[in-house]
Amino acid sequence: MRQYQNVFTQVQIYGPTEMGVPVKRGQRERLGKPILNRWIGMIGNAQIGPFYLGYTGLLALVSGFLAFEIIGFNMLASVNWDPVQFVRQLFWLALEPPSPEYGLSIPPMAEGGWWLLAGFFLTISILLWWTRLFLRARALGMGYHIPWAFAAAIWLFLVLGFFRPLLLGTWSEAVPFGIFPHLDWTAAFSIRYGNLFYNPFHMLSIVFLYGSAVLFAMHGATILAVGRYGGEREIEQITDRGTATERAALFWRWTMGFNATMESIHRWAWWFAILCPITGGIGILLTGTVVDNWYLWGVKHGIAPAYPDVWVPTVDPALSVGPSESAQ
Ligand code: 07D
Ligand code: 07D
Repeated sequence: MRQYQNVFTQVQIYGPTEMGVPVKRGQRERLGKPILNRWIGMIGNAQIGPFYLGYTGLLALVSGFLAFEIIGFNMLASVNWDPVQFVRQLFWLALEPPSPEYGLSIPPMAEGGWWLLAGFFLTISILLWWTRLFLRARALGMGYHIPWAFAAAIWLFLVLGFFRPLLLGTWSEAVPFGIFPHLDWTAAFSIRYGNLFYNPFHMLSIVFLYGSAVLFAMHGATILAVGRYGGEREIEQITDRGTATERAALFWRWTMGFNATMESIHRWAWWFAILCPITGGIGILLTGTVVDNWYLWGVKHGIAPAYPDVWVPTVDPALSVGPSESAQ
């Protein structure tokens, strides 16, 4: 019974480390002599390494590092190179995109040029990392589900910082770098475009976000619950048929009337996860390009109640004359 006495994960096995399948000719060797670590073994496989670096991996790390350094040094400069203030204010510091008058042109370095350069290196880094995932999946003869899932996240990232600013003709629409500044941007974006809650694609994105959490909880719980029968093993390894997988399936059929299969549950998970940023990206791309005010859009389509007319009918605040202009 010893193998079932698990606190975190399976009983750890110590033996010779595993190097993995041989690499094909023309590919780089994997780096590092593998080691076994007991603590890492608590949350996953105890073996660390070897690691395949490769050109795309190396270049992704270099350009990611450049982006990180540009952001960090600009933040440090913004507190007059004072390391104490840098640490104290780190979460509030920002590297902001250029202001609207620069449009899509290249601004002076201190007025958004550094932001553009950091964004460039970050994008290169992310795209190279995507290529790395693709090449490693191919090398192992796998499907491309992992790189395509990452591509879904990259779609939202590119919409936020590249496609939408391009369509609107200004980098100023893009997201600043910074922990709290990017939250301020998110809140301001929602207010500027009339409350993102009324954007149906934001609604869909939330459905898939929450749905992913529910599915993950159900799937994780189900497999752990039949771990005592070896349910986490691959189906061919379950020696005593009719116990783990079948029991898990029956549980859901009895409680919900419907059960996923061992394969389909992973399709559910994959689709929910990727649809979160795919629908989100569509929603962001439509904002300010096709729809200027989601609340008024909601009123027009009967999903939001109109505020009662007090003096004048509701107009899009973005189209009305602001206080400073009306005073002139
Ligand atoms: C747990 C996997 C590990 C990844 C981690 C993130 C960095 C950034 C950079 C100091 C789940 C690593 C973070 C490398 C450091 C500098 C310059 C993934 C896990 C731990 N956000 N966001 C966070 C990013 C946007 C929003 C946290 C990135 C949009 C809200 C972290 C992007 C909008 C909240 C972060 C991005 C938005 C956050 C935790 C890119 C709308 C939070 C993330 C590239 C989608 C939460 C202080 C996490 C928080 C948070 C990173 C984009 C909204 C710093 C890299 C513009 C409302 N975001 N975010 O765990 O605590 O993800 O913020 O697009 O409440 Mg964000
Ligand atoms: C950001 C994809 C890009 C990330 C990549 C990763 C690195 C780090 C380093 C590991 C996350 C790159 C990684 C560089 C590597 C290391 C160390 C995915 C990203 C490529 N909202 N909202 C969403 C909710 C409100 C707003 C999505 C809830 C308000 C804006 C999600 C609520 C306002 C945007 C969601 C709520 C507002 C969003 C994000 C509740 C603010 C977006 C999905 C309960 C006041 C984004 C269509 C995602 C979007 C988005 C949830 C409220 C604004 C479902 C639950 C009304 C501007 N919101 N939101 O996967 O797509 O992000 O909108 O109130 O842009 Mg929202």
